[in-house]
Amino acid sequence: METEKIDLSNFLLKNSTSYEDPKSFVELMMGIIDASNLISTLISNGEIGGVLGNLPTTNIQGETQKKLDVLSNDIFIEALLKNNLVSCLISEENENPITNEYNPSGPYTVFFDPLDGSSNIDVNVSVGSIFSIFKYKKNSDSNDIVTLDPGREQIAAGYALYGPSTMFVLSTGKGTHGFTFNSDSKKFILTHPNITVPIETHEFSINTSNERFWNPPISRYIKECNDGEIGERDKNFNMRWTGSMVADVHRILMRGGIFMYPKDSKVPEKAGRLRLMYEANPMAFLMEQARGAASTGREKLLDIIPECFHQRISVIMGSKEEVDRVIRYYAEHDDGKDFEYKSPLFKERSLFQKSD
Ligand code: AHM
Ligand code: MG
Repeated sequence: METEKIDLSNFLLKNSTSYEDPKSFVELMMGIIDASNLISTLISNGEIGGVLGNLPTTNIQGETQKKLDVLSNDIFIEALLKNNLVSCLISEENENPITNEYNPSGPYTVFFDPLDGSSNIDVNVSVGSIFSIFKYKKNSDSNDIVTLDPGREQIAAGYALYGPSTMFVLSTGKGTHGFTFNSDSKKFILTHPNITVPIETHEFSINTSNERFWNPPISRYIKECNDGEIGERDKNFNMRWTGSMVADVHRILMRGGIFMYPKDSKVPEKAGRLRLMYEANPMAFLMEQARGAASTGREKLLDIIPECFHQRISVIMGSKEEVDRVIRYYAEHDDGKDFEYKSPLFKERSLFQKSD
């Protein structure tokens, strides 16, 4: 296969005319790739490497930190600060932005989740690292060190997936491309050029243990999926949930479907489970670049104007037809057009109530 010969660094150089400052961008990306490689090695050594288990600390999100959360964070920070290209780093694990004292005017801002899905790490299930790159813009209107732009202004985004094979999936705004780590050459090889999410599918991904907290549009959508070929949808659906966003979104990029972590009533003051700047935005960028769609249910994720570094958000993304259907259900609900659900099995009728 022709694409087997292209490794990630060559791919970046080959496409360099599309970056504003090719030299610095490729150097920045090489830092992220090196960090991902190092984390991949730590993860693959598992228990033998002595890196599994919890620390006594919690992060800004109030979540118990794993040893690998902290190690991965340190690896990313070191890799991103060493070449003085990043003015501002925002990590899931740090409350405040990390600034570069040696070069406060480096051209880039990077948001990252160093180890997404880390609750899976001790049971040897796939996890990943997610990153989102913007041009650095100082915030002259406030004391904040950086201006927060909507996700549409990302210049690149991607993730490393530490699964049965390690993969790196990237978009610089010209399609979404997947690379697989070759342990012989120690290089990421282009194996999945121009990933396209199938438009129409029959697989959904949501944590169904939250069902009692869902809002009516989500309940309606999932109910219809579960009714299968005897219900509204006239076809059977399958459900897959890994609990690592990287793995769940990767599956959808590969074979289609819909991934949802909507705002629900579990913790009413939270606007969702996932974070806008280093989870939703980069995945939405990859999804749109792969001809999928990404929404909160009411707005495109990439158009959301961020309010703070660790903002949470409702996430619905994947195959366009499915995402559009959920958006329609939100619109109908907001218009007060609550619908009557007719169970195809028991002929029950219940009215979904209007709520947030
Ligand atoms: P993390 O960044 O702390 O690992 O949290 C994000 C992860 C996502 O990968 C996943 O979709 C979600 O949390 C699962 O959460 P839950 O198990 O609470 O449903
Ligand atoms: Mg995460």
